[in-house]
Amino acid sequence: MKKIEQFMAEVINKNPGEKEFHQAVKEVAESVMPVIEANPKYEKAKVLERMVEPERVIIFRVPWQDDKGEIHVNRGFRIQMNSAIGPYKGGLRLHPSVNLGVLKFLAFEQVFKNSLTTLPMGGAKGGSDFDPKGKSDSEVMRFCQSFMTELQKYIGPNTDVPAGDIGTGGREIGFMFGQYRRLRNEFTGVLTGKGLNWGGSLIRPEATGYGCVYFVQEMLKTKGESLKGKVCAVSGSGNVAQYTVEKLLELGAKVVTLSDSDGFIHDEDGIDLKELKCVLNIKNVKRGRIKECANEFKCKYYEKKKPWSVKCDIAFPSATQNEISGDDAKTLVKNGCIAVGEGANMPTTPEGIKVFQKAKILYAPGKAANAGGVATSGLEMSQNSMRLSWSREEVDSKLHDIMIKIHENCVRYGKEKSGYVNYVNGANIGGFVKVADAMIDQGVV
Ligand code: NDP
Ligand code: 2IT
Repeated sequence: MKKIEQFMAEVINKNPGEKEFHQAVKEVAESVMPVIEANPKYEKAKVLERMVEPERVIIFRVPWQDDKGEIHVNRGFRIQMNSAIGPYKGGLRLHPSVNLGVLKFLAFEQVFKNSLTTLPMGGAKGGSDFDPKGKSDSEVMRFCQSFMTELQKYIGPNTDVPAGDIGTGGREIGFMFGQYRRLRNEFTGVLTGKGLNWGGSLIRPEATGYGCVYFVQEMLKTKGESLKGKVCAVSGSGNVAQYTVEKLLELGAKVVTLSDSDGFIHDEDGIDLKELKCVLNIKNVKRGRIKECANEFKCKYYEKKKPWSVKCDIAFPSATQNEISGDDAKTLVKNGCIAVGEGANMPTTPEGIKVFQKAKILYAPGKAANAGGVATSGLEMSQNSMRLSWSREEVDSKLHDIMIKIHENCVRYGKEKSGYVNYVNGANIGGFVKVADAMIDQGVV
């Protein structure tokens, strides 16, 4: 049996049923196995075997009462994957699809992503199968307070610093921060994505989307191309999608789609700033559906469909994992797509990745392209430690520099003899080497 198959057989045997985790591990293992074989110190220290075993998994009960007084019980998680290069860091996902396998895949990816940012952050992820959709503000608050009542035992500004992800935005971070402060009687930077009046950083809300666009800009530069006039298909309509669109419009691209879990809108004329403002209002204030935007913009809406059949130059999957299948990837390539920037985590299936790489298009995996979010969380932590705050320009320029460095690192580790840059290998190897060396330096822990 080949080494990689044997390694995966063990991972699958030890973590049964966690298919997203298997998928994320396999992708990394395929990239780094040649590096491990060429460097016996990694093999001897069993670095990869240690990396796939979380340092700690916390699973807890989250009971809460709805507005009618009825009791609900959700399950809360925090996966503390690796702290070799810094305190655990990573978001909290609130979505009914959350389970152990999904959060382990996200925590595993986070280790490599955080390493790539150049900042000292370990990797973690957490969340709950709670669905914020259709809940009142009071219900969301009671859930967040109950969740934090247990989670606070395991986190802290020098231990583990959670943040937002799907279903966790400014409102939820506020409720969680309030409860942490109350229980611990301390005001610290224990969460990122905080409000500007209470320790948050300028540009953090924008950072994932802006960073993803900066990364794609760097990829296009390698081909002498720019974003000006490029037709872009964006999926999702949450935090990441919204600020991806804002930056794309600023740089002269044309955005023709947005989506949510019910369907997508197709605006052939391109979504403009006025329409984007309307999206922000419908999604962030009214907490409504993307379909409502189609009525406002008088554009097409496709129920229960994904946007990948729309002809575009660049795709920005910014909703969730495995949202681009092999067939979707084939359609994108056939329609002339030249680049993909993953705002979401692992949005392309392994079959889809093969299609993009075979076609030799510019394909940026999430752990590189969407690292601007957590990088700016790292900048929020620095500002909190210093008890001061940087200007918008200062944070944005640091974010931009970090994205350029991540791109350079991907090229350094991912450039093949033919000149083609395999950004998947680049990101996985670049992220791996730093964490692996730190683990070796620190002994068998
Ligand atoms: P939001 O909750 O703000 O928005 C999520 C968007 O994706 C919504 O439009 C949602 O639609 C859609 N979506 C979620 N789940 C599904 C699904 N199963 N099928 C179809 N559509 C879905 O989350 P974010 O924008 O923060 O996160 C989007 C992605 O980006 C995730 O993969 C996340 O892990 C990743 N990411 C986020 C970062 C951040 O800083 N926030 C940083 C790096 C990566 P609906 O409203 O119908 O649920
Ligand atoms: O997937 C991610 O990188 C995030 N959800 C952001 C994590 C963070 O700590 O800012």
